[in-house]
Amino acid sequence: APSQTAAKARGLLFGVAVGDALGAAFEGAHSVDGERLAQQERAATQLRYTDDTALTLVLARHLVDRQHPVPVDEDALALELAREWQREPWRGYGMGSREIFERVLRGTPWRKASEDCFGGEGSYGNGGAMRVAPIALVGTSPAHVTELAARSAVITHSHLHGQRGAMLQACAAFLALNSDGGKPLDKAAFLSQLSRAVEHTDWRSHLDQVHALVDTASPAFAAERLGNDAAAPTSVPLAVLAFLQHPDQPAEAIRYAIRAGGDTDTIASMAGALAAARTGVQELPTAWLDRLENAEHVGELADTLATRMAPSQ
Ligand code: R7I
Ligand code: MG
Ligand code: MG
Ligand code: MG
Repeated sequence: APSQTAAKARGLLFGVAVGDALGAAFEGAHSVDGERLAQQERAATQLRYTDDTALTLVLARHLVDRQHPVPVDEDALALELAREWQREPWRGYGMGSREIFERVLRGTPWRKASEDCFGGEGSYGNGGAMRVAPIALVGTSPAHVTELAARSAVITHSHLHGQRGAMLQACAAFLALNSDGGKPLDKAAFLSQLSRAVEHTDWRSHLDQVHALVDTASPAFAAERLGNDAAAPTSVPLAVLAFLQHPDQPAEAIRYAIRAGGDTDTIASMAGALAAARTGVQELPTAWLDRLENAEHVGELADTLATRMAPSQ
């Protein structure tokens, strides 16, 4: 049997992929009813993932190829991300990211391409957050993880909210990964550690809202309160909430995220990564894993990254 560390690393990466792949069919839906979701779960077709997982795998490979203490090389990562988009441009990329990758491949420095995005505002989309989870496997503390997360995100998300979304998701993944699955999660402590990781009043208030919704809110109500679009400040807190509703049941966290509608692939992917990083991969339904495309490659990357993790506390 794989070690607990390997099971958690596999959980994190497979949580990204199956959340993304199951949520993909519903991206943009106002809300998703349980019957439609159950149908998708019962289908025998292959589960194909989208840009969220494709770029997460690029970042995972980037981390495998690099050593501590500087596992993120922005110039190299920019090209690796852009080449992945070029290789499979049909995976559903966001408008801003597509434009940046195109310019990077033509020789524009990534910083300029990133800053020019959205009329010079820079993107606050969730594309930095959606790919960030593997950072949690190589980071050594919440502060280290958030620093690496911001560096991996700024390449495409020069707007600070785009980077803060990645910092929050990476820190949440680190805390989930290092939480003891044998004890109930202290949700209030989890949220206050997240608040400290992202020092910003807007994000504090999003996390306060999550705290107010936890244990009671339906997916539709949570979406109404937090928002569920592809912006980082709406979707990342909603993913954290979906995790906190079902921290020991990744399948339920993923279902909650999908039923909230909106950017379902991304929110379910982020929620699935958190929950399965906490529980380990064995809590993800084998019926989903068996249908997932490229599963062998995902598992190998997770196993390699698991060897980088500090022994679990
Ligand atoms: O962040 P990004 O890579 O998108 C990721 C999303 C996920 O849902 C994936 O599954 C995929 O479907 O795309 O791509 P961006 O285009 O940078 O940001 C996503 C969206 O956020 C944009 O399409 C905009 O709607 C919104 N957005 C902005 N809108 C106005 N002004 C982000 N930044 C801005 C902005 O500055
Ligand atoms: Mg996607
Ligand atoms: Mg912007
Ligand atoms: Mg999406």
